[in-house]
Amino acid sequence: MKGHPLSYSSLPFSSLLGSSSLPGTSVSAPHPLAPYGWDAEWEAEFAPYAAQGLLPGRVVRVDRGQCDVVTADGTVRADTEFVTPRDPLKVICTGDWAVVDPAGGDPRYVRAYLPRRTSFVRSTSSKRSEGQILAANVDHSIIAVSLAAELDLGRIERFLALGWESGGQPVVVLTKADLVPDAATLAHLVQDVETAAPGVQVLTVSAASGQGVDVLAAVVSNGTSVLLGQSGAGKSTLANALAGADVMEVQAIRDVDGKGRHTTTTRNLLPLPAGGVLIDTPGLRGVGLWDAETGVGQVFAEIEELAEDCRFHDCAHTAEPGCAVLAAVEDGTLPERRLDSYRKLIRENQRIVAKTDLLAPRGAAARMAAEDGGGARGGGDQAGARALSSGGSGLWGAAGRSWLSAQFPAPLRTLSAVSEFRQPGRPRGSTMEA
Ligand SMILES: Nc1nc2c(ncn2[C@@H]2O[C@H](COP(=O)(O)OP(=O)(O)OP(=O)(O)O)[C@@H](O)[C@H]2O)c(=O)[nH]1
Ligand SMILES: [Mg+2]
Ligand SMILES: [Zn+2]
Repeated sequence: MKGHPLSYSSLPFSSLLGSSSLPGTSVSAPHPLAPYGWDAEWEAEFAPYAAQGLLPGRVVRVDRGQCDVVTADGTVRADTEFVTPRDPLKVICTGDWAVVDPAGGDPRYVRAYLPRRTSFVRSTSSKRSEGQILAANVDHSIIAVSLAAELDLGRIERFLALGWESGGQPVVVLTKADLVPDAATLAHLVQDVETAAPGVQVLTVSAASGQGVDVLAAVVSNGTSVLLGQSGAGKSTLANALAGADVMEVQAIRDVDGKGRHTTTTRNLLPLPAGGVLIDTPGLRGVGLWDAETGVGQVFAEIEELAEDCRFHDCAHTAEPGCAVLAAVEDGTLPERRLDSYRKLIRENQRIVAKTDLLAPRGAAARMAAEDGGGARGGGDQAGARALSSGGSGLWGAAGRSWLSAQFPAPLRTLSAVSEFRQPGRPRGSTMEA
């Protein structure tokens, strides 16, 4: 990352409270954080902190126990100690709206972050079945898939399930289209991906030739988008094309095996010149589902629709008489691969949900905080407690929440949430993904 195209170092904090908070003003200058997605709703949620003289800012990068937060006063380097609880889903993340100390303190701390509207979460590839948040407050999950390698539709479906579950709109971008010069071949590949992605836009782009970049630019010009995919897929190259500047480092893939070199090691948020905000992320080797039942259902929407015509309400579509899904496979309207993939992801999701439910006593604090806005930093101020909640959609399924409500009366839940946040020992170091 070579610095930000936009900087507000010359703007005083007072301008932040300016136009939109003054009653009766009709002509208003754009808010200095508007290019980063700041809106009236964020402003309203931030009001209790503004009253304490704290600054709002968007997290553009998190690394080594600190983060870069873009505020109306420019980019601030702040310590993340208070927003790095044990629960990895609640650790502050690129895309969060942070509550930062005013100038003067050394170090300056992030005191809290505003409740997330959406969050892209996967389970880590390790066996610990922990969730990991990859980006906060995203409107579009851009799944970047290289056309230079063989397409893995199952992998795309897995990304899409998490994309839907995040609460944003997923989009598939097939990169390096210049490497598939034959138009008919390209059309076939797109068609294959489209069958795996109902309700999802599938774009082909080439950063090398510029083909399709304008269409993607239009998609990302609204709200916040996160670029996700394997190392070497061309995410940073696209980020640079969209940003109109070489802000992200790019490296050739390895000759030996054609794999990427994990060039990007932190998640970086960039404001785009044509509007919109983009988060470039490190390449992912794998993405495990994370309580993504709804997301899986959306990826396989046509199967769920067919299932409504099965004779039995709880049909497993294996050998049941009157199964509409098997009939569709039989007559060729539903590819068998889709059904196999659907079953596989449903099973995987059930496994991860079962595992995390077993871990419930430890995970309970996380759930309750997500549920009732609990969680607090040491000082115990109420606004801080509220803001530490990360109750965005997609973190926990409805089943998890009702389990929790049944186990704990509300006051106890709040207490446990507080102790969860007081745990010492935060992970430090690079956020390079596995
Ligand atoms: N032919 C061709 N090569 C491309 C295109 N886009 C990217 N590349 C190449 O692909 C390689 C990897 O690109 P990156 O942008 O670094 O990939 P990345 O997805 O950011 O990789 P990580 O940061 O490791 O996750 C580089 O050599 C790029 O030049 C394209 O449109 N066409
Ligand atoms: Mg990169
Ligand atoms: Zn059936």
